[in-house]
Amino acid sequence: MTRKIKVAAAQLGPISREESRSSAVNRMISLMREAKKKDANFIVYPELALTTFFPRWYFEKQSEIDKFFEKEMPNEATQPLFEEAYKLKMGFNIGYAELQIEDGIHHHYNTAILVEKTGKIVGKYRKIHLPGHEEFEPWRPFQHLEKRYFETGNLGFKVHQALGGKIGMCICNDRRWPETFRVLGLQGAELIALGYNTPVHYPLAPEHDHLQDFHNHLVLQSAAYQNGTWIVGVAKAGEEEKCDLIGGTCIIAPTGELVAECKTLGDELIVAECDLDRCKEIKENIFNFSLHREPQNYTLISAPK
Ligand code: CDT
Repeated sequence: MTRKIKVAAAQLGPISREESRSSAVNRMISLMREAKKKDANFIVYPELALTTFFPRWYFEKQSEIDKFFEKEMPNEATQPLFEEAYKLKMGFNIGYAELQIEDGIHHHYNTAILVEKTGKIVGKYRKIHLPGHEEFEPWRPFQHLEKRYFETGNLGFKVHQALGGKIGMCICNDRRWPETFRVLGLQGAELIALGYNTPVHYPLAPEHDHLQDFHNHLVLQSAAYQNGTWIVGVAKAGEEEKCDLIGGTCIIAPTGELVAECKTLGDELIVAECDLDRCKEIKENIFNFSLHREPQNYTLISAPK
């Protein structure tokens, strides 16, 4: 059986505050059709792909915040995406804001799902590393209120048996933490999908603004190599509501090599054939975990903070 997945990374350009979910879904369907023409069978979309990146605004009323969240998935707005995927036999990964009501308590997560070619949701991940701040900070040119609007994900970093391989997920800021990838790597992840919304401007250290694209690829390429896995990183890019977001959507081989990369800051598709058996080149050699890891010397890493 072939262990090759033809992967498409579907970068989205900006989504304005006024843009409807249906419009965003239509843009994603166009990219899915383009992916099918290129023989892809798995497509990855960005973090919070259905709306603008709303944590850049401070909202007082919970009802205003909840407008950006999905109570169920699929729902009326996203059903056409699921139907198209089913029709085209295309697996996909997409990020969205999830409102889960459990025992009358409202939980808000920054979520991604993995959908098989059958249209069935086979994996869910809720973002663990939530960046930004909790309160309104007037000195900032734009807010980054993920810590206010989302709870820390409660599903851990899991690997899912899907698309003929071991698939992991994480979201945006998670990629900056080597622990994210090592936990997935320890479960044998062969392909990790992640979406991101990364502003060019980092108000706490603006002297690093020119390094944003470099840091993006730096963490993804090193994580792919150190864990012997394919990584598909997908941006929401371009100027969104006066906030510039980096692009740099990419597909990275287990050797750490960038095999495909977007060149624009708009809706753009890239495709690469990912042979999952190539993970062995790394997993069975330089990073053969069972032979070479020294976990007894790493205990500090997993100690509570
Ligand atoms: N979406 C997200 O996690 N963005 C962060 C921005 C930097 S921290 C304010 C990131 O790590 O790319």
